[in-house]
Amino acid sequence: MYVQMEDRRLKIVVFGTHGAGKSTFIRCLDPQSRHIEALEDDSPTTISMDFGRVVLFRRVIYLFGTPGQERFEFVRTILSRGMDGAIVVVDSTAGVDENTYNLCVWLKGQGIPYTVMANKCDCEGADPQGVAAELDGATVHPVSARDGTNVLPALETFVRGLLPAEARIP
Ligand SMILES: Nc1nc2c(ncn2[C@@H]2O[C@H](COP(=O)(O)OP(=O)(O)O)[C@@H](O)[C@H]2O)c(=O)[nH]1
Ligand SMILES: [Mg+2]
Repeated sequence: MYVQMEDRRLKIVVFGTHGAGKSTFIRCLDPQSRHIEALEDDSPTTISMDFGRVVLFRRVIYLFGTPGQERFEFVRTILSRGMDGAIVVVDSTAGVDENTYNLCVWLKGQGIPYTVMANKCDCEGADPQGVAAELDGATVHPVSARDGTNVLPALETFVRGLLPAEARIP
């Protein structure tokens, strides 16, 4: 049966605190990904957003990286519209902060499929098990977005779970 392209698209939104590694994660999956960094007038911090594309299981997966700072809630709300799933990137050397914890509770409450990437596992002091313990019940993948360890397998596992059984052909 012919399947329309629209049926093959998946929108995945990548959340996480500023510095957790969202942009690096998306760049690792799509070296051609786009990154927008806008400098604010009166502060050295930036608002950053990312856009990447990966093809998996004959689906085009669109990855939208959100700005991590708390005050950009409105941007996250806009980017979240119509998402099929969410990825939460956590710096596993730093642990789970309150906003990340609350985000996971919210995703669960909304019934949005999500998974957690315990990032920076190449670093000394990384504690992916600690991240999993703090986010009781979430699926947590230890990854290193910097060196690429486990990044693609983790995404594949997540995307496979979003698809109906007959679509899970590599
Ligand atoms: N050691 C290590 N550093 C990482 C990893 N992922 C990201 N970083 C670094 O962490 C910093 C923040 O990463 P970035 O992707 O900009 O975070 P974002 O604010 O969530 O988009 C950068 O200096 C990255 O090079 C990782 O897996 N391992
Ligand atoms: Mg970024």
